[in-house]
Amino acid sequence: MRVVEAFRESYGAEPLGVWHAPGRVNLIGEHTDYNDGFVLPFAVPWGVTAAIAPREDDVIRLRSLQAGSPLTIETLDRAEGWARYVVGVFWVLREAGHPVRGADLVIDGDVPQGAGLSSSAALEVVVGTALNELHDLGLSKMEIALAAQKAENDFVGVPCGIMDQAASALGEQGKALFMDCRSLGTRNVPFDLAQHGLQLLIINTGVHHDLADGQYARRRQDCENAAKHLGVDALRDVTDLTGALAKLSGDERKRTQHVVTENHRVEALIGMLRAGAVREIGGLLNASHLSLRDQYEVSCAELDVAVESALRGRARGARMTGGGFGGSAIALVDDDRVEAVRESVTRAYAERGWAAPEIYPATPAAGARRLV
Ligand code: GAF
Repeated sequence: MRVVEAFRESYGAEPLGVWHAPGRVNLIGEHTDYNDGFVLPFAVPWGVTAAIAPREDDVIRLRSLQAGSPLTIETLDRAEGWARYVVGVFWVLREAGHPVRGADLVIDGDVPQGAGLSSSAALEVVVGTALNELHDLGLSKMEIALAAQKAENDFVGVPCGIMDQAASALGEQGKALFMDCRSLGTRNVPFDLAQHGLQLLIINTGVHHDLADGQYARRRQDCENAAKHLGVDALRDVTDLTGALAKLSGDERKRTQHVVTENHRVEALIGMLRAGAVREIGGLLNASHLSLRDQYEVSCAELDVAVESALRGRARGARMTGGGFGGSAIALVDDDRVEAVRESVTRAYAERGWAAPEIYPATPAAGARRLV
């Protein structure tokens, strides 16, 4: 295993174990997690693998097979760039009073670049899962996901919700993860595409528009403001959408419309899966995209073209996935239309002079686990 060889080479010793945590793709339920709503992501077959051995001092030595030179971190808040996602998890666990000292780590990641498939959540969750086992902390998978989210919120400074870390920690092979982001209740729902002659294609636009981070924080703020105006704890609590929309205007109105209808779409999609109607979920994916484009305003030209051209190639449904402003779209496609969809999307990008997007099928993979 590459990480084990690199570990020996870097530190002249054997790691105590090797762990893996996957990235995620979200089937539906976008920008609902921080509104106490519903999400339905699944863990993807790509992620982050880490070889680790604990140390008897507080130093963290870190090497990535993808990025830059090896790092030695003696003071946690000196960590920079990608290392903050790793160090942040140590910080959260130490702050919570867990006996977590330093460690030597080698990290190897294979989440496609720029795809918006949550490589950062995978990195946090693999570290949290490893430290939990190495130090016998007794944390549940959800507690690991929450620690990972806290690392990203409070140490890295990104105000993300819980979806990505939860999908990475709790995913199961062949299943999507339904989650109520208020109660943190989860259910692994069978999502077997092959049985229905279908594929879920990821269309990686390869772009990441710089405004993404600032716009994410603004969307959260719009939602909080709208909830305050409506006198509810979170937009999840809106039961009379027409009445709510009549009290709101501008951005708050649009964001509310998206969040409330998106929660209904997640519930409807779950109902379809339960009924075995996987082939019929395309309309919900399309409606989600239109709502994210027009009401939540987090799409971009590359995502819209990916979705529209996939539908022209007769995908059964398509939508942007993840935070938006770049990253990936997904398309639900009959086996015998995969090539037509691929051609349609590739042609649409070429016509605009854009670099060809990477297109690959994804099936639900297992969540974080020990490999060795
Ligand atoms: C990003 C965030 F990290 C998630 O928590 C979620 O809000 C998502 O955007 C939008 O659904 O991936």
